[in-house]
Amino acid sequence: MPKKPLPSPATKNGLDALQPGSGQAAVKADKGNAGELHQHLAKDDERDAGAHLTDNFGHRIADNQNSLKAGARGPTLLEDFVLREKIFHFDHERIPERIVHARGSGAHGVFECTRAIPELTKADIFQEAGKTCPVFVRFSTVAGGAGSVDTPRDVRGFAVKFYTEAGNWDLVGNNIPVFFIQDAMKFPDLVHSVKMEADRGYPQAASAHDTFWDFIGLMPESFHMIMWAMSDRAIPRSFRMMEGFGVHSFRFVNAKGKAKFVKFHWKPVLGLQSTVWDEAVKMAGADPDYQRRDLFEAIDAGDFPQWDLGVQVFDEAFAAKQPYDVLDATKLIPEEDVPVEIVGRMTLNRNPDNFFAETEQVAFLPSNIIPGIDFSNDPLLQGRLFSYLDTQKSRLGTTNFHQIPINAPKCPFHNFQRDGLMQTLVPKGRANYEPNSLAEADEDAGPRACPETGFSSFPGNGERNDAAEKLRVRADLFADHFSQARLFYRSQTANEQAHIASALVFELSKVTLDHVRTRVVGQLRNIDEDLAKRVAKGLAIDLPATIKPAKAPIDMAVSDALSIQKRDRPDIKGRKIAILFAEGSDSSAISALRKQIEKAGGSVFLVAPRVGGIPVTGGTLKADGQLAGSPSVLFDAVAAVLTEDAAARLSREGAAVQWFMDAFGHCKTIAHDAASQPLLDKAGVEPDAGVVALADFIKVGTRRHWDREPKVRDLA
Ligand code: HDD
Repeated sequence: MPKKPLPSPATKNGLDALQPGSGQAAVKADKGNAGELHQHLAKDDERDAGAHLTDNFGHRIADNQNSLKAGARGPTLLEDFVLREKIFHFDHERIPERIVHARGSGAHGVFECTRAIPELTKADIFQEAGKTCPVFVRFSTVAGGAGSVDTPRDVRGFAVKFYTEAGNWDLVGNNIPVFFIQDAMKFPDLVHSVKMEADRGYPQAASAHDTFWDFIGLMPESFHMIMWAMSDRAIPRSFRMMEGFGVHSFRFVNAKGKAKFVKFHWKPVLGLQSTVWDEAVKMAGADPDYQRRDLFEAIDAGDFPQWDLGVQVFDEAFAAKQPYDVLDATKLIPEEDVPVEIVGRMTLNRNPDNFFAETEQVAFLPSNIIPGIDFSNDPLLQGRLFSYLDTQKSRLGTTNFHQIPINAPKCPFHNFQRDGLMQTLVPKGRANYEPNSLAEADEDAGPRACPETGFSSFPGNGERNDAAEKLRVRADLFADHFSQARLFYRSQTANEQAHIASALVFELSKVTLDHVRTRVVGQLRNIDEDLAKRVAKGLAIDLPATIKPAKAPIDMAVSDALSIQKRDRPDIKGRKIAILFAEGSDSSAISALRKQIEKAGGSVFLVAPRVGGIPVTGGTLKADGQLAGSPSVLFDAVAAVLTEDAAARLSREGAAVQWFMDAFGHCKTIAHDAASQPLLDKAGVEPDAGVVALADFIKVGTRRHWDREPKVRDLA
């Protein structure tokens, strides 16, 4: 539960979202642009507890319950400006949702440089260990609308806005290090194909349909990304437990003007964790807001999520030797080849005050860059540099979207751009052009360019195949579409490979066009013959002929960094553990377990058949959730503290039996006392290393017991 009191419905000015004076960012931005802007405007965050309710122009409102009528039963009068304004504003509350990444969750935080790297970059934030800068992060799914669920099989967006002293730097990445396409030219086609089909308006938030797989089958360059999207990476347990990637090769430029390529990585301090597909599907029903809630509650409880920022730095000589092109966003650089060096840590420590004002209105722009970091010639990145700026005009309605507090830099900004829809700054004087000589008449002449400290693009690029002619082509190495798809697949554990095969079978089963299925399986043969056979078997189709690749794939050395399970840890920190109890349960056993879990950094959620408080030994105990509304899919591990009577009763209760059946099926740790055994038996829970006595729970932790999986799922 949020600790803060709910904000009062009353506001002094009601202009919360668009007032540049209503947030820290804008207060600082004002200083730079137009002096003491808007200081006459009351700030919403300065509102007194007993403030008067007013309309948007400050008129106090006497009655907020009844419209003005001609007589008690008469028609409502047009002159009722209070009603009119209230309905008028309400009617226009929604803005267009993002065309992709519409559903997202945001948080404020801080980035701290942990290792200065001035030899690599002159970027302000990497000059000194210990230097901090505020950030705002938005995590998202890609395909679903703003009201869709949190746990579909999908890529997750991982967008970070650094409010540096040198201006905003937006690192707009995903939880997958590669992308579906190589050239921005194909982005509208990709998005059209994956979104709801144009005539029928479904499916929502799902790639399992004809048009997506039709497009994919015809786009061999997508297959590396498809391996990731069909893997457990696309069903993460929590935003807090996934990696983030800047995807493209960027450049670091140091003070001497020397440049190297860089790829950015976010490594979650809590480790990586995913769900299994059956669990993700059930989570969507049990709690459509699962990941949003998880992030909000963790921050609210002071359990701040953290990521280390890592960089892979390499030069032109390295790039020239690779069998792939470092400008191709469908390729990664194995960590075994270029290690990820940690240079900073990000901590998310504050929930947004207002979802719309901050999370909805935040505008990330890959073109927001600071001196010391530069773009590369990656053709996907180049297209993004236009698209994000452009889309804000239709989403936020004005070229002045940078004045919305969440988007405004926290350093001064001054220029000669003026006016436009929803201009909220009030620039003084008449210097709105340059050059000018107004200073000679003692007038404010406005700002001037700064050749020494201003952003200057890295002049030499030295990138391979840099053509002077204008060509609508792809560079030669971009034609290798399958080597890294194969690298990813072969780097997974046997269970993870089975998950990929099952995901492909699931998705292609939803495809109704036979030739589309066949073509996709024909492409899979370029990745791994065994994978193609498994998918063909799962679909009950003959193995189709291989679709000849543009370039024959090569075998790269397996990379353990690409697997989640190979890096599995038995963590309890940041995990949520449910304890099922009922009438007569041993309260001391419950509190002993709770204490141990909390000491290990986990949190406990008590589940019982009734919530209001039921008799246990030594008194009554309230539950956090009722059994049917708190299925085990919502927790990382489960425990049961029951009496024999309660276990017998619950054995006849579907929700209780399902609770354990799912926990077992999803390979979770199940800790229990002896009295609970009959209930576990009824649920088909078999003894293994993950089914333990209460006292052994901490030792085993919340790691998934993958060796159990063949018992509960056909992995063939
Ligand atoms: Fe994009 C949003 C990530 C390619 C065009 N993208 C968006 C968001 C993320 C990404 C995380 C949500 C930002 C937020 O939370 O507001 N996009 C990526 C990554 C890509 C990528 C990692 C490839 C490496 N995107 C990409 C291309 C284009 C776009 C090639 C267009 C040419 N993306 C957009 C957009 C969005 C967007 C349409 C929708 C809303 C927005 O930008 O602000 O402009």
